[in-house]
Amino acid sequence: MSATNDYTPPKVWIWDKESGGRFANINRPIAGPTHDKELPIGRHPLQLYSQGTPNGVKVTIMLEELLALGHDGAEYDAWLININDGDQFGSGFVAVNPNSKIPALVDRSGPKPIRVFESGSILVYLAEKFGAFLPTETAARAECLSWLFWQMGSAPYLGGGFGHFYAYAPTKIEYAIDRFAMETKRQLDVLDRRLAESEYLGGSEYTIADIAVWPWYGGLVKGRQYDAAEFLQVQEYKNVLRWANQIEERPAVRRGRMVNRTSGELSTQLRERHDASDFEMKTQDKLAAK
Ligand SMILES: N[C@@H](CCC(=O)N[C@@H](CS)C(=O)NCC(=O)O)C(=O)O
Repeated sequence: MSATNDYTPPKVWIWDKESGGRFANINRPIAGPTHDKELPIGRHPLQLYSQGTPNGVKVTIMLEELLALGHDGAEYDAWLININDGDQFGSGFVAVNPNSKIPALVDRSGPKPIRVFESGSILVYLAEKFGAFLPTETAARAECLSWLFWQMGSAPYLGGGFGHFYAYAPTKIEYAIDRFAMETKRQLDVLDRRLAESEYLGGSEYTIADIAVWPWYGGLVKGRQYDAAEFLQVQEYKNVLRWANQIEERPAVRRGRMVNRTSGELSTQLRERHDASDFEMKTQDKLAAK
């Protein structure tokens, strides 16, 4: 291993605005809003403020799955919060999520609006509200929640660790890439062993654990994350691939992936979703483009 860094930390860390690399324009060491901006409110009971990243997609998949099961109360407006433009620091968004990260949800179906932030908390909130995708039997519920919280603790090593240093950091630091590639492969092996013995993460049923883990680790083994499929030899994780393909085929997953999406082919981007028919319009766009 080569020593590539002769940096010695000073006694007190000082914020250098230029040092943030690709995310310098949005990253800062203080919380709170940077500007006044109210959030829009649509006509449905649930208002989602998000972007189609792996964390955002968890919630749109869940909402589309609930609607597919016939839960009309899960009708939602999905508003785009463009995190590259700093929309997450608007006063209205910060009032819904003091942590300034998408996704954030407001449930307006009751007498007082209820705010919910953190994707795991949103998934549990919706699962409990509609009685779906979270088993009620004690052992099955514990297994589902264990994998759900595994995702919350593990994905930051994949995204903030491996993805950041492999794909985004302005210099390639061997130590950091080695450390996080090792951890990412270990996590993929954890999933692969679980999915060798079980159809879904929680057991024989598809649950919010799969909905949370799939956008990150399913995306990784399908080669969609950080252009790292070859580097990480993702084809080795055969059970993860089997599970990823199975989930990808679900119609609600296909719809959920399109919502608040700002990259990829234009016909796959439904930047805002206010009605189930919005997807049909996109399908027509796709046919027209052929
Ligand atoms: N633990 C959070 C993570 C949310 C998160 O990191 N969101 C990212 C997008 S994927 C974000 O909003 N980043 C904007 C920023 O950091 O300023 C969750 O699961 O909801």
